[in-house]
Amino acid sequence: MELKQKIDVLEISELEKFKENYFMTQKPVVLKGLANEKVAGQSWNIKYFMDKAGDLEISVFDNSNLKRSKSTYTRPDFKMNFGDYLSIIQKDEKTDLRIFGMNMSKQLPKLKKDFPCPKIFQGMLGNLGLMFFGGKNTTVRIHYDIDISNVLLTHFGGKKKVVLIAPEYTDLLYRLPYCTYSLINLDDLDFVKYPGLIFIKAYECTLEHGDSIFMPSGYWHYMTYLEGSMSVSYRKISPSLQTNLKGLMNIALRMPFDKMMGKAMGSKWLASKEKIAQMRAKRAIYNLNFS
Ligand SMILES: O=C(O)CCC(=O)C(=O)O
Repeated sequence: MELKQKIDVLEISELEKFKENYFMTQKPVVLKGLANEKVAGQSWNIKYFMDKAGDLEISVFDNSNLKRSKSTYTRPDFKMNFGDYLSIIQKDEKTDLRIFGMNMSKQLPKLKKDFPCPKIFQGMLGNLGLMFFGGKNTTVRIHYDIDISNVLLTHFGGKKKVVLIAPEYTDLLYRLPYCTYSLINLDDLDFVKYPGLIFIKAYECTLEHGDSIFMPSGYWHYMTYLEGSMSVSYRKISPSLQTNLKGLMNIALRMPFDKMMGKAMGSKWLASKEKIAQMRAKRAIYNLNFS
């Protein structure tokens, strides 16, 4: 895997290039300091959330739960006080605890106006602001979003490393059928078990406070919080009708089917999906070598 594909960076003065050169062509880009002039850009950090919302009860995901890393299990692990969670990620210590997809309108309605959906990303899904939190070295397993929408992710309060991989590499990434996860652990690449990885070209970049990244529809993403910090995502439906239909099918059919089969067959279901992922990767490698 080649991790060093350079991702384009647009300054605020160049935003008029976003729609034509990046959104319409579905090319990732970093929008440097997009949030810096907003209230969030000027005030969001861990202490701000402690002061404004420390009393909330929030749902937490725990990466050390093996059920999570070895399956497509997607529910939070437990609930806790938001202030206590923020105290954990404020420390300069590794943590596996993260908040994933907190709905701002429901849980932090007063803070949503600190960073409304940026103009360049407004549209049908523009009101859905989701928040993500993590501490030092918290990772978010590689996946793409189930609805296959476009995502604008803006980061605050520290640094976050982002790896992006184009949808054309899905088979070579050993995607598990019926879901949007892969067999690959990006921190421990095994090229013997997963030789398809050799062919993948990935983008890697580090977001700083106030930076946004555009992740086009279906792009795989893997995140590492380098410090205790937080992100907001806004979504925009794809310019392609076919992609939108695929997203709808994922939500309405594939995910419920996968969950049902997982419940009925347990580890046998996962094993059969792993076999299919291996088979599809082999076929993709063959096609690359011989066509
Ligand atoms: O940054 C995070 O914690 C996760 C973001 C993410 O995976 C997403 O927006 O789909």
